Amino acid sequence: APTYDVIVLGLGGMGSAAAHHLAARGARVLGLEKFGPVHNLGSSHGGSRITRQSYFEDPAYVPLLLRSYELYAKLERDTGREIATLCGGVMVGRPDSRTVRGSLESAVQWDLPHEVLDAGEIRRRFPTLTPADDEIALYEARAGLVRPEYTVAAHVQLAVQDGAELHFEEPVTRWEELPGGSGVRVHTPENTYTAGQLVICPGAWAPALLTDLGVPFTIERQVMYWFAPDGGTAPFVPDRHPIYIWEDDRGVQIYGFPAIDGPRGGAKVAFFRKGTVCTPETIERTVHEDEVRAMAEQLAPRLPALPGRFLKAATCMYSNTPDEHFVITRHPAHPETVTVACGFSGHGFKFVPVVGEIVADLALTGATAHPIELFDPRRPAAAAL
Ligand code: PYC
Repeated sequence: APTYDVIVLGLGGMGSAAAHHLAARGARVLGLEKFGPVHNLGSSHGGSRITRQSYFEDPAYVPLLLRSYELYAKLERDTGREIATLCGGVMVGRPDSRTVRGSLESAVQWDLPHEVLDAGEIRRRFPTLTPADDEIALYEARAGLVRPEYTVAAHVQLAVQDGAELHFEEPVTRWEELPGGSGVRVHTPENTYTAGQLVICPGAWAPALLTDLGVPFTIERQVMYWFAPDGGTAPFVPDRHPIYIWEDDRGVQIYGFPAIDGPRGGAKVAFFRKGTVCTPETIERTVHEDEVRAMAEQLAPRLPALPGRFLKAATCMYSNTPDEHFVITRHPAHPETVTVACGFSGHGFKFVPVVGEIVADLALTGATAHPIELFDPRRPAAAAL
């Protein structure tokens, strides 16, 4: 009989959550990760990620967000650590922008608490923000941020407490189904393991690991910037400052956070998309002056204090599907043995705990009660580039 019930390939945000939920249900779990626990070479680092419920991408995400909020709160209780900071959030743009219109649609459809603020009201409540007169915002008091490194560390800790064996610095070199579809065999440079089920959470390694899924992933290099605001960080602390997503007339979105790292840490901001195509092996980790300048120019009319002084930048990767919706599924080519969660397209981290729960459902029972129809890799829009 296979040694493990489930092998989890990849222990970043999604894989560590899957390992936790599987182990908490009593499964014998082996997790295999190419790098160390909580590293900065994938897509689960950078100190902060936005969380929000009035979801402009599609109202179908909202029930998953409601569950994810519950699970983040449970994770905080179980580890005694603050992982989410619900400082409020504004989605800013013209009324017909995707950011504003889509957020409002989700809020109305799901009856989520929200307010619509005109430009004057935005400036009054949040004096660091200087919208144009015809821009508005959807304000959501329960939006905020989650801390990716703490999230991964918490899931790793709880998984190990429940008996999961997590092997770091042990990359998977290949895997195959056992004869008769009774399980999988997974190879690493150190060993060969067998399990009844395989869960693949590959992050930016999806193109290499999931060639037979039929989804043309694009890995995108993204830059996160930290600036020290003119006049100090006091107006930017989470008690006073919301997270924001701000769409301009060309559809370009920036997003940013309060200053969460004390008076010297600055405030983080980034372009939501606009990255260059890369691979995990070839990504340019150096951030260039012209990139910092482009960010400062986008900020200057909107948060005039923020481009004050550039502090630092870091790179990270998005794993985009063609329609920017996730892929969470039993693997169509290995439906009895393999579960896949990938293609989070730059907006996945807030879902990490609920994805862990869904993946555990799929791996252990073959089905989930969560609504995941949108994430089927066979949807037409997932195949089209
Ligand atoms: O999911 O809210 C989000 C987000 C903003 C920027 C990147 N992702």
